[in-house]
Amino acid sequence: MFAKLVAVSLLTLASSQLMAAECETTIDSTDQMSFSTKAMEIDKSCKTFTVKLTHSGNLPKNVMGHNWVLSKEADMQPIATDGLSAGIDKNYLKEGDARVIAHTKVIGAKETDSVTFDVSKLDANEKYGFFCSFPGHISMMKGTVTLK
Ligand SMILES: [Cu+2]
Repeated sequence: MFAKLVAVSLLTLASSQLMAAECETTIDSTDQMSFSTKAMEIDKSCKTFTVKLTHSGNLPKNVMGHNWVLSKEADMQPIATDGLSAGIDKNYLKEGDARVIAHTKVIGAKETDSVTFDVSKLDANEKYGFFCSFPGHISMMKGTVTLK
């Protein structure tokens, strides 16, 4: 009787977790200039979405700093180029850059930062991507963002 009850409640728990959209994700960054993913999916039923950025390497942020920046795919390289001269204190992003939809700050080894944005800002007919705007990193540190 007890075992049956446990089994039923575990099943209920499992199915409710399947139904609820995951509205947050954690992305790790490394000393090898990489993100732990190249493709992110955002569920349209999420009101907001949170990205938590971690850095599992050992290098400080002035040497191997990383941030996570979300924009339209076409804006990624121009944002990174314009951010070069902004410097690390401005997270290598031009101040007030309206093309940036969301971004974390630049972090170094063992640091974390997170950002939450409105999913309603994203248009299902548009292509989005994420990247790191630390100088030179966008060539390796970028990926796609898909609304599903
Ligand atoms: Cu980086």
